[in-house]
Amino acid sequence: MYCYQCEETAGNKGCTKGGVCGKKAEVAELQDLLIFVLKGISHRTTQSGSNEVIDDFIVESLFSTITNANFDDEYFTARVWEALRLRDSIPYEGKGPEAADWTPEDDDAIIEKAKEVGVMATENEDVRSLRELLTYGLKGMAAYYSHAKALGYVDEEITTFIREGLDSTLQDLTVDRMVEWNLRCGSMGVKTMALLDDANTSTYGHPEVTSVDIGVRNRPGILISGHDLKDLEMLLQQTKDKGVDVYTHGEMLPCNAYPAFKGYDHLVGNYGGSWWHQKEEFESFNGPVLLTTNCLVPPKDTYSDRIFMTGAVGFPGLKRIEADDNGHKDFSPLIDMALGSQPPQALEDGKITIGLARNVLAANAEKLLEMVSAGKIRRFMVMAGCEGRFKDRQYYTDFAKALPDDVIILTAGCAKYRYNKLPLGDIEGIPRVVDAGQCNDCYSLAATALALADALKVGVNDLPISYNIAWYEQKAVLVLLALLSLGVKDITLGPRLPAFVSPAVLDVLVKEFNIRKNTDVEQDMAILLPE
Ligand code: SF4
Ligand code: SF3
Repeated sequence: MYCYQCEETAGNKGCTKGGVCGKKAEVAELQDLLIFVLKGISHRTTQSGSNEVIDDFIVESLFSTITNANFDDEYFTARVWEALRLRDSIPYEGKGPEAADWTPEDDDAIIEKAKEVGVMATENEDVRSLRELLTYGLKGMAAYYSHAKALGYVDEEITTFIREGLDSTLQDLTVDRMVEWNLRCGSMGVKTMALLDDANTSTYGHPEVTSVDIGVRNRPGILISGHDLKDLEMLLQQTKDKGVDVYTHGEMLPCNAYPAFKGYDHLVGNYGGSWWHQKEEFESFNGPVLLTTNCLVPPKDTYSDRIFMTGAVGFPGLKRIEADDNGHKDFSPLIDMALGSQPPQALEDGKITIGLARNVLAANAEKLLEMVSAGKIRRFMVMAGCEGRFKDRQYYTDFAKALPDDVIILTAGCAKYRYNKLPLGDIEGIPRVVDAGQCNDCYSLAATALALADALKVGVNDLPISYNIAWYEQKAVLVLLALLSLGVKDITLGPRLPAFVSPAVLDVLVKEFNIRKNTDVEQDMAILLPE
């Protein structure tokens, strides 16, 4: 195996003997093979067109390969066979790239091939770098698209782009063309995030400023983690009046701010922190846990029987809730288990303020601009992105603490857990941590920045906004490409730069966009907070 798609990759080079995330070599290789066949499918559709079944299959397959989503070798073996069947159902003439017509005889042939088609199969490191950058961006796009589709929001332009993008990685393109594909991926990423934003806000209302309880109550609970709002909706409907409370975990925290979910009294708050704390937090929660998407940490035996997976999530031996043909999921096994469970053990108490997404920010735009002109707000610091388990992420807590009182943090994604419980206060009622939601809601921040630039008639880089972004998995890759496609420059990225970005590709990113790696708080503060 060779996997370097996430920020925690071994030695900041690549995981070769199993993943730091817990992904086994066999699973990593099967994921590579699945991507290989998806490229073959995509190539064939450039001749014969696609359909909803093919597009859905590609989207869900890409989603299942993002970091910490699916660790199940049987899932991926079955998925590869299904991919081959679908591919071969697409009429195709001529001799194309191997991915378009390679055919195995049995599972052994699949396992053999899976070892050959990984990222290192592309020898030139710059070509490899640009192909993988695009592939990871497309994985992020697939994740966002899948959530939008779950709510009935679709756009053929996006699925066509995903297929064409995958096919482009089979072609011998110039570096310029590959860079162009990546920037186009960013633009389509903006479109995909806008679609998801529309899906979420049209279905559940615009998030409202909300104070969320982080303590516990005395009834048994169900904990829901991941990013899927539709799953939460179904869970809340089915648990109503059942004597069970529902708590959000990790990236589900922002759901507490949607009007449609606030209507459920038994959605009682958020339990715990970001994804990598789950070994302790799932243990002490005592009740069943529903994992709707990434990030799953391979569970400990002491609580694995309480974990239920759904959607793209997979792990051998865990219980799974499948949707029926109408998309309905029956969560009664969780409810039954919860009724026999102890209430959650308290981890902390207090409240955190969330729900400052684009609608709230738009309503306060005039006030914010006035506060900027009056010098009450010196600058906005975008600290959105992902959380991670390595100690050096303490940097983000230290950076947030060191920011002067007249700087507002704009955040989205689980990166916020490094500072969202600090007593950072507010500036005339505007919380100093403006939490726009999940990583899926980064669109809120981009849309707000564009609206402010428009109102002030300045370029997006002339706004009093600096970017100190933390990344981990492939949705963050798409968000980064999206920001670049919007022309945002001077982004500070950390804690490490992606291992899949080769020195020459980094050079392009530095020259064109002035991307830089974070260093230490003092030095970065001087750069990001100009006098
Ligand atoms: Fe390693 Fe990250 Fe790949 Fe897991 S997802 S195998 S940690 S690079
Ligand atoms: Fe987090 Fe996994 Fe990326 Fe959604 S839950 S931001 S890492």
